[in-house]
Amino acid sequence: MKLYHHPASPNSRKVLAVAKHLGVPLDLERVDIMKGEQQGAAFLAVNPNGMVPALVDGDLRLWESNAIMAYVAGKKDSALWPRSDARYDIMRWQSWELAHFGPACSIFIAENMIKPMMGQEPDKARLDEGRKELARFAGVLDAHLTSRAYLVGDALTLADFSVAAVLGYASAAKIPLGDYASVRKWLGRLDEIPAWKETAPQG
Ligand SMILES: N[C@@H](CCC(=O)N[C@@H](CS)C(=O)NCC(=O)O)C(=O)O
Repeated sequence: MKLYHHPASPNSRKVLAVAKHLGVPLDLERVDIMKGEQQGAAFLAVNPNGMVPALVDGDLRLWESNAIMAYVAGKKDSALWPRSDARYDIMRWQSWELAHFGPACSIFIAENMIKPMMGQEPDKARLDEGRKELARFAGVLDAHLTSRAYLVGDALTLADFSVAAVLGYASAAKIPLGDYASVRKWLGRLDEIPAWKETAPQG
């Protein structure tokens, strides 16, 4: 199984962490998204969206991180991707992450990390919008985690890696998590998992 990835990519991290946690071997191919390699013809043949991660296994070409995580996790029997109705709850959190939580956090990454790297000033109006969106969705996450150690059931699942990935940049992107004690505690708990810690984003 070949995984096209980049070490600074939170979506690549989701897959790398699952494979490491379960001991599923991956043949890693780095796509330098900082240099535009994702737009090269060779990579576009794998993922026409020009984004990492992407996976090739025999005739299968798979893109979208959450689908790839499930495919990799499906190679083993594990609580990460249980063969039970808990899967739908995991998919709920993964959908919520892609549709709501990730985009809210990404505003801080774009304004506080990427723009300064390109010598540009953050847009204050966008950051205000980010704070509003974050308050709306981080509140839901925090309330859910108040009485639980993990997002689904009582064990680590794909849902935790999916939702936490974008928060790998919480401190560098100044994502304001100060009001969300349960979220911060949960992130601390995930950081104790070797596969998660060892796949932390590298620029
Ligand atoms: N929804 C996609 C998003 C993938 C994505 O945003 N990938 C980023 C890195 S985390 C990327 O390849 N960016 C390069 C680009 O957009 O040109 C997924 O979950 O796999």
